[in-house]
Amino acid sequence: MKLYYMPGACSLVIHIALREAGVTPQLVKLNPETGDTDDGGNIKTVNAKGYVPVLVDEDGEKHTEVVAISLMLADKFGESKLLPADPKQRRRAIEWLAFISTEIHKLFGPFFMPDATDADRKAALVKIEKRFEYADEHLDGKNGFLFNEEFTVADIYLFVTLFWTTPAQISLEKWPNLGAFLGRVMQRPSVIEAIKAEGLT
Ligand SMILES: N[C@@H](CCC(=O)N[C@@H](CS)C(=O)NCC(=O)O)C(=O)O
Repeated sequence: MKLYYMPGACSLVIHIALREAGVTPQLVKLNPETGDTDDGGNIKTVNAKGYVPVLVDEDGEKHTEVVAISLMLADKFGESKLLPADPKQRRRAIEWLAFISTEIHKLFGPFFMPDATDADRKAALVKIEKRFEYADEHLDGKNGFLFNEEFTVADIYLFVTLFWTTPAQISLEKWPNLGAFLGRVMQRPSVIEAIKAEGLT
């Protein structure tokens, strides 16, 4: 499978999920300034929306949007348990995916956009802090992941947003459960391999 990505971006969610499923993707890097991809193409011809992740499967079908690709991979690689097997828990995991996508992921925009102002970043941080507090409380008393010992794609997505706190210079000191979660997820072979393959270590 071919994954269009940017190092450390939300495409890392899909990259880690693939490795959890035992798949090593062919990586194609996007240069966000030009739209060029390192296979000699341009992202616009791959994804009319102009961004990553884009996953091209064995049949050449293109998949976009982190949440949609995550659900597709969970169905395709059922044995990897990327979503909980229990239907009720599965719905909760989808709820987490939607929450992380719309209420956390997008708030990081101002931290990585060169034209964002300090006021933009401050306003985003106020909301990020509330979302992190909620996630931290959910993880309280858990020595594992969002669904206890089950490691799901919702954990992967949460992990990637926490991974961004370093470049965004947001301290996790106030949320010890999130800090511990980040440390635990960082130890997974899939995460170590994906981070290395994206040139982040
Ligand atoms: N709604 C999209 C958002 C994807 C997104 O934000 N992609 C970012 C990286 S995290 C990107 O490609 N930015 C480059 C650009 O927009 O030019 C999804 O869930 O996949």
